[in-house]
Amino acid sequence: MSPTRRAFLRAAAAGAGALALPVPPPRGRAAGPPGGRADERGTGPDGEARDRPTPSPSQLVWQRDELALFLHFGMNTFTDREWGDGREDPALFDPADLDARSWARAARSAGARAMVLTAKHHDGFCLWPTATTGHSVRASPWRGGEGDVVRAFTDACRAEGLRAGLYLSPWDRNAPSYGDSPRYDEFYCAQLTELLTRYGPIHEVWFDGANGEGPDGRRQVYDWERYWNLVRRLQPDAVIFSDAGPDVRWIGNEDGIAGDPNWSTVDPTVVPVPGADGPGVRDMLLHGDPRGAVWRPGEADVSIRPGWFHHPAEDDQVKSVDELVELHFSSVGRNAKLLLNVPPTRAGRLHPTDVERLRDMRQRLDARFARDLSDDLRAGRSATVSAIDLREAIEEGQRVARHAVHGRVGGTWREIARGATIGHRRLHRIDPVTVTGLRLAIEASIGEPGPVAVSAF
Ligand code: FUL
Repeated sequence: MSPTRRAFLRAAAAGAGALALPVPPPRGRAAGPPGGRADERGTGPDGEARDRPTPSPSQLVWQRDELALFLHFGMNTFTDREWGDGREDPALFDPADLDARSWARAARSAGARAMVLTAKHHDGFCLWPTATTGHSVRASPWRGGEGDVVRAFTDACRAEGLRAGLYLSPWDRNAPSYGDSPRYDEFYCAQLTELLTRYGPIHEVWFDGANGEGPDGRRQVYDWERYWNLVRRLQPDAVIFSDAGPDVRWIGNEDGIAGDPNWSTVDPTVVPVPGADGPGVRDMLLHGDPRGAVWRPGEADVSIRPGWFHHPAEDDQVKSVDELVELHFSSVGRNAKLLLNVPPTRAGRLHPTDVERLRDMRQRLDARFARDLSDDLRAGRSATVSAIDLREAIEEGQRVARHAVHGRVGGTWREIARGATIGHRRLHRIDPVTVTGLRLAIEASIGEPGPVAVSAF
């Protein structure tokens, strides 16, 4: 849907029936969602939110992409495991027909605008010819030890107009220095430096929260601040993902389901580091915090298959088109970004079933959102509506805490949808109803709500 087809409905919006009067919060206090925190941080005396966090340009780009593909590929692909132990023989890595361009084409057919590749998973095997360890593609028979999966991946992204992201597992079960914290930090930063200086612009750097044992059960204490500062210095436009952001937060589950409500603001003290545990962590990841001091939108990751890596035994357990469409509503439709994992096979290709599902999912979504019926309503016609699409102008922040959509049915206004937050996008599926007008009521907000785009399908 192009932005020009959206109706930005403000108090003064014109049009037959397609009128929305955002209801301002009661004067004297900022109305929060039910259960919202009572402190008044960030609000002025008239209840207007002041200095509310807003997204950076990179966070905006990231969120507007809506869908990215996640590619779990590496040693586990060849050992048929989910977590390697770091003792795998590099000789096992030998994709017969690796074609990163075909991954990128599949991503495009799904409507994804970015891809994120596991440059190194917990087993420590590096998909690029790193100087930091011998445990890499260089020691494999693949392309005579001359291959570079990260290069093939970033080249393919660029060729197909996709943004490239990289996952570099902090937990490394192969590195001898793991658990000797400063020494491993050094090693890890050297790996990050290679990845962030050799392959052009990297749009997202993905820090996994899994933090297991090292040799002899040693625990690593990661210097997150150092890692993040390094990313900032080498790739200032990249967004940094982890449980604790700082730019993009994990949504708190691996099912592709965002919380409801879902605020893009968080209280950063609740989840200070990846893997943090404690009261409120899960809620903060899932829901954010209406009064949070930091803009850190949620990313919902999920695999198209039971596992993250490709296992031939799961070839008949690929999510159906219905399930994928459902995921779109539970993530993108709730103000999150969807990171959908589609793992390459041992050949280095995506499985045909997965490719077909991706394409069919996009076709289904395109058909579902083909025609914005709010245009008809504004022109005085009636329309049968089964989905409502709401969007806040998030470049100005996120404000709406509770809303209702009313439709004019046979001359009387009737509530047809209700929800909490909106953010970048809030999708409602409703029983089909024929209306001659639509109205959005903003019942609670943090400060004065900005414009909300209302579309109907
Ligand atoms: C988890 C990892 O342990 C899984 O293997 C996978 O990479 C998933 C996305 O994150 O923490």
